[in-house]
Amino acid sequence: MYEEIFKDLNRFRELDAKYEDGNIFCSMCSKPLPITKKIVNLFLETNLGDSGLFKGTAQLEKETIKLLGEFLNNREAFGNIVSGGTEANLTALRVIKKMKGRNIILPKTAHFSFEKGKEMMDLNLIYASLNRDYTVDTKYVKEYVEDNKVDAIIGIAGTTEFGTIDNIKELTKIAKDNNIYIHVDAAFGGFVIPFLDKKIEFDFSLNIDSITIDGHKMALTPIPCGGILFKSEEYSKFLETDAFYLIEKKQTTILGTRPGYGAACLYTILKYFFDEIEKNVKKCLKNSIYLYKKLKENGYKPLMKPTLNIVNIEDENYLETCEKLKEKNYFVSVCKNANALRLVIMPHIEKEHIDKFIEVLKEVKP
Ligand code: EBR
Repeated sequence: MYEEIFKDLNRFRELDAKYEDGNIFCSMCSKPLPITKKIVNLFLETNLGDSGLFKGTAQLEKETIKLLGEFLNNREAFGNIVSGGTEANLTALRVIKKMKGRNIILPKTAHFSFEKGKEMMDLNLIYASLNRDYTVDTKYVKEYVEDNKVDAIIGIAGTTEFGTIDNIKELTKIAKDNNIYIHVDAAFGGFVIPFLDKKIEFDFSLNIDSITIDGHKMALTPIPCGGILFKSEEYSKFLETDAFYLIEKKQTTILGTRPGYGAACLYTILKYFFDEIEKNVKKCLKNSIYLYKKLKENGYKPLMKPTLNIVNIEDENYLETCEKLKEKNYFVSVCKNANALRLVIMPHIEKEHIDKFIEVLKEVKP
């Protein structure tokens, strides 16, 4: 019986693309650290939605937030381990709307989770133009904020499309000079930027109100594991919902029932395997430069030198090339703000996968 069940399930699983095949260049997730399998098992039935029952796991979530806070230069940070970047951004939007208002300026490169928030919370999103290097035009933001009623600024530290980093320091200055809120979406970049050779300020070392940072992107946790962190506990009052039937009467998350294993995995990795994150990030950055150089050597035009582990290739027919690559069983994605392909170099991509990819690219786009 047991064998039959797994034979049945494997029929479906076999249809999935596999990270280890080295043909997935479009994902921002990768294989989790092997030890997390055991951790998921240990915390499988825990429910952070009922923290009065799962007191230990709730305490573990708090410890995880503390570790994340320390990593982002704020020991006083308040927050939750959530399902990912989308929920983290939606949580920030909840606070912005209650605390300040509905007018939010954000870059054209902002992730589509903000569009979901707009629809759900009836927000007014103003999209700021970009500089030639695909970071937000802070002059545009400053002028708009000074001439209009704006309640919050959103900056991206590691854009989904290009991996570019907005000038968070300048955005924070504009926000604070005008007494408005600033949220930083570092869902992807949060675990990459601190390991770059060049030091870039993007976290609570600046006067930022909240940050999104995902475990399941560059910190080797299984899915789902995101993080939303606020400057202090003060912000919790904008999130608390009366949860009368629970032992613990207040909830600050959008989700009710939610797993505890994400927090347990991120806690373990931050506390005991921090070196693994660093090692993997550095490998990804190195491989991104390797791909960038290989592309140039072979006559392709990278859009720019990669900031993080995302490489873009200029291509007027990018949609067609993307499709042709898919026919060859290679998965890349495309940009919205440039005519370009988008390749994310995650830990499952090795140098030999890049060499093979170049050969396939030559076949579909000689
Ligand atoms: C890409 C998520 C992705 C993961 C795409 C795996 C394809 C995959 N990005 O196969 C930013 C800057 C992001 C982002 C997701 C989200 C949403 C927010 N901000 O809810 O965890 O790049 O998907 O994160 P999510």
